[in-house]
Amino acid sequence: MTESGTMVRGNSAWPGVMEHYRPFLPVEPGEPVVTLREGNTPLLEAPRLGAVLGGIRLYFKLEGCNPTGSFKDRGMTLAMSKAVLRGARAVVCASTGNTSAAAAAYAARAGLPCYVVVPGGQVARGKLAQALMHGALLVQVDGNFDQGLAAVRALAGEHREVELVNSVNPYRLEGQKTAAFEVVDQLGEAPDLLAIPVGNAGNITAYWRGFCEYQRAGLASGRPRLLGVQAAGAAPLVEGRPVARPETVATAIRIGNPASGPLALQAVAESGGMLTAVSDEEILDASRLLAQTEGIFAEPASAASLAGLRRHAGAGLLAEGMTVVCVLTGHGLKDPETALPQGPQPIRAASPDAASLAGALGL
Ligand code: AN7
Repeated sequence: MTESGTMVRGNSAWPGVMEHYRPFLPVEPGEPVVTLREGNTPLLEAPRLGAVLGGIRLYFKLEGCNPTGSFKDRGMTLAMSKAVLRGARAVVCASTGNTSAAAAAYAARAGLPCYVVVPGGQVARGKLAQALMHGALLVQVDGNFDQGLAAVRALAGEHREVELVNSVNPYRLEGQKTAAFEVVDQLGEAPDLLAIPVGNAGNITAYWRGFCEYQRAGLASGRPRLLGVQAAGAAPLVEGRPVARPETVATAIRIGNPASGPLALQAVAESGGMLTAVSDEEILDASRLLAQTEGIFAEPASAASLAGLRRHAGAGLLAEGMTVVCVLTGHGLKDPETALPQGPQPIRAASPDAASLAGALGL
């Protein structure tokens, strides 16, 4: 109900991140906007896990609630709008999956062909289904993400009519910084700590930029420390050198030579935060914990941020009463094959009647 007592009918007011945060974005009035009304994702308080982690005020930023199921939509709306503005004939990206899903959807919306390059056999099924369903031409390469990115950068350099929409496209990070604005708008202040998974290192860089800009604009009094979390088998920023053959169950962050690595290192240092690595087992444990104690289904890469927090609970970084935001970057439905063996396994009933059901359930 509104103050005047009338009921609000429907919720069609949110226009997407470009319209909502236009004063903070490099967009002029009248420019084309390609949007699926991304952003405005829930910031969900998690009191039970907050208590487990030593009495912190814990919130999850549910980026899986974006239109294509990951945070990539925030940057893709801007990158695609700018591609249309400059008259690009097609878009291209390399991807561990989510960028390809977002690029394919926003390209469809823009009416542009989309080419995506993915590491063969390593992309979660839901993401593949999205890219193909939206009509992208998908090239599987016998190589990892880092090699694919190098190839598409070279391709876009030679074929100027094709716009590169990876996060080395500056408009991607500009769009993604809106997530930090939302966190502050939703909390009413900046959190003390932000935990976030790190792959190609664009998103953590974008969040930091967003927090800094909001503080400069007088819209936040402080900025959070950043906890960037990599998978142990793909942790170039923690180890301080590229990883030639990255390996992890969290295929989204299976990246050995992050394009925004230097910017991310600088952001973490400026924030007084840290980078940490978590094992695949810790990632899967965290994803089960999220699903079974808070009702949140996040993909493995996203659960890495919670795994990072758990690793540092009680170790100085976390103190009772602190406000902590944990960014869950992608939806669990993206990767059903990793999820299926994690929960209880189906049980069989001998026949479809109440007695058999009761027997199967042990009632
Ligand atoms: C769910 O889709 O790189 O550190 O090609 O899908 O900004 O790379 C995905 C990355 C975290 C890491 N969580 O973000 C791609 C891709 C999820 C992701 C990351 C990704 P960055």
